[in-house]
Amino acid sequence: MKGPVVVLTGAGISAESGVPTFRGPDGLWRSFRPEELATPEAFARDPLLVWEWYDWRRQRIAACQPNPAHRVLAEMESVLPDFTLITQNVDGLHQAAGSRRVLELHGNIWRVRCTRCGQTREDRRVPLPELPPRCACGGLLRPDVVWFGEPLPAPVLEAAWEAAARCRWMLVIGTSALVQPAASLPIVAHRNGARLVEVNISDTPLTPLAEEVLRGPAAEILPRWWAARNPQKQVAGSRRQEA
Ligand code: BV8
Ligand code: ZN
Repeated sequence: MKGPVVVLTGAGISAESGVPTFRGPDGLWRSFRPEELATPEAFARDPLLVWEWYDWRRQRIAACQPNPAHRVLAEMESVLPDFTLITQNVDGLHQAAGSRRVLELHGNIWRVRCTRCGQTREDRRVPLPELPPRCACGGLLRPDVVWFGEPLPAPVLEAAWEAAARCRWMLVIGTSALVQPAASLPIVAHRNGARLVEVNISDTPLTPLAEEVLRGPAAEILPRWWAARNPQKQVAGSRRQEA
């Protein structure tokens, strides 16, 4: 694989780890859709309900392990000289699989942020001892994720645009490509001549742009695809593979 490689992942890469996707059959919680709960308005109206959803998701995710697809991306990061991983996911499974640099476009469910003093910290307590959780300053804590209608973290989004604009390859794995601005990153890459590889169990609006459409579950497809491109296993300490 010559030239810079970028990977964009969505909820589908974590499906085989047992994390419910957003728009799949299990995308509902107590008959609410994510778009109804993952908003500042819902949190302002009913912080307890929104936190019950997030605490339920944190408990589900805490029981999940990275799957082979996450692990392949961690290996790609260590053998490819110019590799960028961008994720829409907030589950932290890429980092758990060993990926060291992860551009989290939509934040991270294991971080909380105070709505009063702005302080953020990791909080892996499962379940949370009190809902809604409070900061030492007395302010209401919120999940440090990007809700619908909220801007993405500018430095992260900037780095993602730059990586998409200069890459030769972009793998798009397990995303319905419906949420903006993340869904525009593959369009930018394609417009700049990058080769798009889509891994998904079904078609998406990006499928027509993909040179390679790998139909099937990421945890099976990605390890096979990477092994076919990377036949010699890395001998410990060998020169980094010419990408
Ligand atoms: C913003 C964090 C501006 C929270 C999330 C009308 C038209 C276009 C856009 C808009 C519009 N109205 C509003 C907008 C903008 C809006 C948007 O895009 N809405 C959509 C719904 C139309 N976007 C925003 O609001 C963004 N902010 O635009 O701000 C702004 C600028 C300046 C100042 C103020 C404002 C913020 C978007 C971020 C929202 N937060 N998550 C949380 O997680 O709780 S988004 C949420 O959806 C997740 O992050 C998720 O990752 C993301 C995308 O979903 P997917 O990852 O694709 O998951 P999904 O379930 O949809 O699909 C799973 C896929 O996997 C499927 O394709 C399936 O086939 C596949 N799959 C399943 N199993 C497998 C598999 N593939 C492989 N293997 C398998 N085993
Ligand atoms: Zn505070």
